Amino acid sequence: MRAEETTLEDVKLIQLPKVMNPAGNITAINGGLDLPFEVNRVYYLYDIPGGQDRGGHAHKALHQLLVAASGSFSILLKDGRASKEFNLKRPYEGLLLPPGLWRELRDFSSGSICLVLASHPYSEVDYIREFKEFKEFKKFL
Ligand code: T46
Repeated sequence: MRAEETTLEDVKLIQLPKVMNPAGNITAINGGLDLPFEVNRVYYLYDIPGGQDRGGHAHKALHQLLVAASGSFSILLKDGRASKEFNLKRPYEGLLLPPGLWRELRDFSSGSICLVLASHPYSEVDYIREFKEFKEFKKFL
């Protein structure tokens, strides 16, 4: 589906496999099995000061899986028509985001880590950083 056409209905909160162990659990994310895209970049947000927000943009082509690898945070998503907030707080839950959605990340708990698996290498050209421009991008919705 084209990024211009994606909606909040295309967002999925998925359960990731969890290998339980008294010595500590493991969650593995297998490309080709757990994800609908090929992973070409992994990055993580950390050392986020209290009260700090992240995001405030949309992507034109990037597919992502967001995981609260530690702690918790909220993600407000907008598709140009509606908005929906998710709270990520379990390292075995992932939020699958197609391109074409505005996101605002906030309420990071102390020491939280936002792990992101992404379909493409970093490219500033892929960003829409103005909400007005985003609304224009989604205008046919
Ligand atoms: C999203 C949230 C969860 C790089 O050099 N390489 C990278 O891979 C990334 C992601 C960023 N950067 C540089 C580019 C910017 O100068 O780091 C700076 C901040 O990047 P950005 O505005 O993307 O940061 P966030 O934390 O607001 O957003 C990022 C993702 O871009 C975004 O899609 O969902 O993390």
